[in-house]
Amino acid sequence: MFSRILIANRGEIALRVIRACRELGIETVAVFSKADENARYLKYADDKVCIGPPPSEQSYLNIPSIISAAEVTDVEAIHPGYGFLSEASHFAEICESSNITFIGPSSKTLQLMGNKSQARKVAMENKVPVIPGSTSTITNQQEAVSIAHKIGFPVLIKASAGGGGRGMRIAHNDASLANALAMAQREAETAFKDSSLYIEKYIEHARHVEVQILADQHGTILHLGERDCSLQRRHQKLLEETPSPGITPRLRGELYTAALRMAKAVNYTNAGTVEFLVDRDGKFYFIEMNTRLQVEHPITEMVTGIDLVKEQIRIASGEPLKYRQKHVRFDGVAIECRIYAEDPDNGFRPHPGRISTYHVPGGRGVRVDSHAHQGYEIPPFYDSLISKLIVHQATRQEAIACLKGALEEYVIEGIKTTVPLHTKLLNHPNFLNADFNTTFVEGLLGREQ
Ligand code: MV4
Repeated sequence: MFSRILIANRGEIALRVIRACRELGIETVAVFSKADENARYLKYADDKVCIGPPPSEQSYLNIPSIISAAEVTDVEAIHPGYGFLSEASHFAEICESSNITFIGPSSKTLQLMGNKSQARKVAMENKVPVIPGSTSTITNQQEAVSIAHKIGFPVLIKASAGGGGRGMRIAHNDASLANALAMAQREAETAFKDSSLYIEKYIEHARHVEVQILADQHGTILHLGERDCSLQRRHQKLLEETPSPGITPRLRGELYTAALRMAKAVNYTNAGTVEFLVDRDGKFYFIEMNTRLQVEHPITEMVTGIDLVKEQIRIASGEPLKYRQKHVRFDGVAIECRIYAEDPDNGFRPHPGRISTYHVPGGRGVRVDSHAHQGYEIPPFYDSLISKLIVHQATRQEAIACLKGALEEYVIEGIKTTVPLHTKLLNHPNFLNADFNTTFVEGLLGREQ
C-alpha cells in the first residue's frame, strides 16, 4: 500500500479522497491554485502545494506543475478525482514514466475509451448493443447523408473526442444535417483539437442508466449496480438514484452483463462506468465508458456499503479485491441531489460569492459531501458544484421523503443555489411515479433555462 499520495483536484472531491486516505493510513498532499489558497479542506491534508494561478489551465490542468509537486513531496501515487486530468491519457502516461502510480486505469485504456467512436466499435465487436449509426468516424458529408438516410432522422452528430454531451448536435433533415456537421466539426476542433465526428440515431425520451464497474489487476471484474442519471440540465446532472426505478430485473441483468463484457474487452482496471440509453421499448444501447470515479459515486457506496475511493487506491497499489460478485449486496435506495451555486431565476448562471449562513442537514441515512462552510467564498473559476446531498433509505418513497426534509433543513445563504429546483423535482408527480427520461428537466423548466 502507498504511504503518501497527491490529490490532483480541489473542492468536495479532494476532501472525499483525503477522508479515504485518512482511513487507510495514507498521508495526503493537496494541491491548490491561488484562488483556493484559503480553502478549508486544505487544512485536512498532511501537506499542500500551490500549483499556479486561478485559471484551471495554469493550475489543476498544469501537468508540469502537478508532477513537480508530486516529485518535491515524494508521493507514490496521484489521485485525479473527477474532471480536470482524470481521463487525460497523456497525464497518466507521464505519471507512469515518472514512476508515480496514476490512480485509475492504464493510459492505454484511457486513450481507447476517450475516443467515443472507437469505444462504440469495441462495443460492436463484443456484442454490446450500440445505437444504429456510423461504424467509425465519418469522413465526408455524403457519407453522413447516406448514413442518416439509412438510419432515419433525427440523428445526433457527436464528437469522437467529446463525451458527456459536449459537442453534440441534433439534425432533423438534410439541410440541418449539413449545418450540424459544420458546426459540430468546428466546435470539436476548437474544444478538443480533434474534429472527427460520428453519427447515431437520436433516441428521444430515453433513460440514461450507467453501470458501476470495479476491476482489480488480478482479473476480478465486478459490477456494483446501476444509477439512473436521466435528470440533467444541459448535460449537467441534477439528481441521480440507484437502483434505476424504470427498468425490469431482466433488463437490469442484461445491462450488467453488457457492462462487464465491455470492461473485460478493454482490460479495464480501477473504478469505471459504462453508460447506456434505455428507450421506451426497454431496448438498451451502449453510449460511452467513463474511465474515472464519478461525481455520483456516493449513491452506489450507500447501497453496497463499498467505499469506491478506498477500492480505487487499493486496486492501484496492486491489491486484489477481497470479495466476489456474489458477495456484493444491494440494500435499499439512494438518491443524490447535486447542489450548484447557480441562479435558477437567471438562466442558471453560476453565482459565486460568499456563503453567509450555512447549516447542513443530518439524521439517519443523510450524507453531505461538501467542502463548503459558513464564510466560504466560492471562486468563479471552477465548476459551481458546492455540495452533494445523498440519502439512503429502505424504499424509494422513504428516500424521497428523507431528501425533501433534508433539503428543507439545508440553509445556504448569501448565494443562489439549485435547492429550489431540487424541491420542485421531488414534488413532481412524474418523478414520484418514476415516469421520466432525459427530456424531463427541459420540459419542466421550459424557457426558464
Ligand atoms: C444520446 C442521446 C440520444 N440519442 N445519444 C448525453 C451525454 C452523453 N454521455 C450521451 N448523451 C446522450 N446521447 C443518442 N444517440 C441522449 C443523450 C442524453 C441527453 C440528451 C439530451 C438531453 C439530456 C440528455 C441526458 C442524458 C443523455
